[in-house]
Amino acid sequence: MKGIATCEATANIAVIKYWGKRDDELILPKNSSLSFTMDEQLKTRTTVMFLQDLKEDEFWLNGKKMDLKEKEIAERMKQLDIIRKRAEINEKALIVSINCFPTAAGFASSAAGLAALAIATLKAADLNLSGSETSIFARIGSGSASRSVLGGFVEWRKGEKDDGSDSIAVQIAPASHWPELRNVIGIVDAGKKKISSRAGMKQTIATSFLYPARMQYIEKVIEEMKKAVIAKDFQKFGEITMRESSDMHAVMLDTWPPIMYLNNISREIIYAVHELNSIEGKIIAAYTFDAGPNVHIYTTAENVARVQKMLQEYRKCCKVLKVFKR
Ligand code: 2P0
Repeated sequence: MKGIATCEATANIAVIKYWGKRDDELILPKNSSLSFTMDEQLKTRTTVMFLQDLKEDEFWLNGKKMDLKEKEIAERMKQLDIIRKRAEINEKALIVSINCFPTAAGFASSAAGLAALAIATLKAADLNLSGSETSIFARIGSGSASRSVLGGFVEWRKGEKDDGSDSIAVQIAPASHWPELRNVIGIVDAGKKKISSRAGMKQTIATSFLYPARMQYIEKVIEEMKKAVIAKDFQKFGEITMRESSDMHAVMLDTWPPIMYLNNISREIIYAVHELNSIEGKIIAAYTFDAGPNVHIYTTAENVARVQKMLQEYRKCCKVLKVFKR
């Protein structure tokens, strides 16, 4: 029966980053990416109801009614009409979404939000699809959302087809595969970013000289990263993670005009992680930064306290410290 569904999805952190589209409409990426879907602490819960008496679609986010005519919201909610058409549903939808994210923490919630929307809408429409098929609908809302449809260590395959039917997320390993892995988050700045990822990546493709070189080696790096995670080889995993983060930020800086998401505190943390690893004589901590200055430091359970102690040095600038299982 078509009708109502409530579903949840959590945020994900990419260790091989998505930065650039080959198709802006379908949100098809230039390269494949790899991420860990985070644990339960950062999640969005969404209920979708198809109701006969409803005149217009309604979307409530954290208790506030959103304007579905607003350009960015309309673009990101396109999946609703696509799913409705596929399921041959005429009813309008009432969507109620709650972000269970720490307040003012500077976490991007769009991946969890748009993944939860895809999962709940498909379920309410009584379409029983696999996780990879579901990821196609989440992707239409936001590229990184495709990875949040699945748990554990996930690859979003770039695909080759023009219609995007092979640009899907696939689980490479379940969350239980590497139980010792931890993600210590340092919030350097909880403010809104100056340039959106969507606009920034478009500008990078248009202007960066380094970007084509990145595209030449990135698929090989993906294979190396998959091997490192499957083998739970923290040395390899850590090195690839840090180099890949810097590589993405290098093409951002090479964009014209330059895009700079890292700030001085982010850079100091990079040096501090290398110093910690150098004292240990091996990699025990690995940073990665997305489109912002906040740091995710991957480590293993036994070294969490050392990483937290290192971040304490920056507590005047690093507002929140959290530890996640992935
Ligand atoms: C990632 N980011 O792989 C990379 C790393 C930001 C830096 O995916 O235009 O919000 O909605 O597809 O998914 C952010 O991009 O962009 C992103 P759209 P999205 O996590």
